[in-house]
Amino acid sequence: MKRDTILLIGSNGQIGTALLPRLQDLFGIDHVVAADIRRPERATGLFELVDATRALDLAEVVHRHRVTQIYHLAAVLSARAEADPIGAWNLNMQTLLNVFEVARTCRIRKVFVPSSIAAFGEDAPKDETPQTALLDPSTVYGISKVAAENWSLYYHKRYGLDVRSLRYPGLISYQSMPGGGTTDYAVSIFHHAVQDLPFDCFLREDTLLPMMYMDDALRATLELMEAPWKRIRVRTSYNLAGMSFTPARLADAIRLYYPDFKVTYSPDFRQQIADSWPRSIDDSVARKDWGWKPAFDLPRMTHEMISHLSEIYHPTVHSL
Ligand code: AKB
Repeated sequence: MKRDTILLIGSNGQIGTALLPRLQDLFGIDHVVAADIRRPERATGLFELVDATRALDLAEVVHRHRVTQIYHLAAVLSARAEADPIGAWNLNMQTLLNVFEVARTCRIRKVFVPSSIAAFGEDAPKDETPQTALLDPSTVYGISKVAAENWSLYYHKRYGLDVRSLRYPGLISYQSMPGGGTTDYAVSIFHHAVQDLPFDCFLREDTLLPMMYMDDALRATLELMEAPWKRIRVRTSYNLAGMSFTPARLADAIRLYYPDFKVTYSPDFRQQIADSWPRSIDDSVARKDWGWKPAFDLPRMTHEMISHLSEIYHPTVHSL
């Protein structure tokens, strides 16, 4: 059987940075093309400088590398999008439609597009938000995610495109920093703790949000993409859950390693975004359809984050 060749758009981003080596392990280093609008500081394997808002450039790369699967991870996240709603909408939608059109016309076998808990809004149940809850987002990022989910279903029904998608919770990783999200505090807090710095949180201490360790998010993505076609019954986007916690609970978990860690709270405009999102997610449909099960809870994720970041910040004294 011919091996798949993957195009990973947004390879320098938070998910892309962590996903790239996994894809390279799975498909072989010469079968994964990383693509971004900036060159990475360190590149392993194939890299293309691509602006995915330019359809012809995208198509040229797909043709030249004989790409058969696309992971489209380029997007402006929730908080940054609020500073420039029209710019964020244009970028998020133009890149998505370019990917779908190139996938349709170049007979791409599978496409992955991420959605988010941001697709939900004020009127969805906040606790154990169900798969089919109302999608009435209050951010431009959320609106673009709901539109993307509907476009995914449209391309699937009309053209038979094998589009797969997950509604990611806030993602926590040590490999790179997120940029412009409302859940970013849950990554920054670890960098502060490990460097012995106090942390000022931009959300209130009792803000409960769905979160997930990057390892779980990567495994979910790859398991979804490898699942047989007939198991994928949701062609908009699957709910996905890992854990839920507040900034105060996260700070307590970190204090088991750094008892003197100081956290203050100065909620800003991101509080309103967080308040419009679910507190926890019901992912029973993903569990049933393709066997999803998370592996990381708050204590395990905290241990992993502190262990990896200690290696990065204090390579000579690391021991956990
Ligand atoms: C954000 O905070 O914007 C993202 C997300 C939940 O999609 N991390």
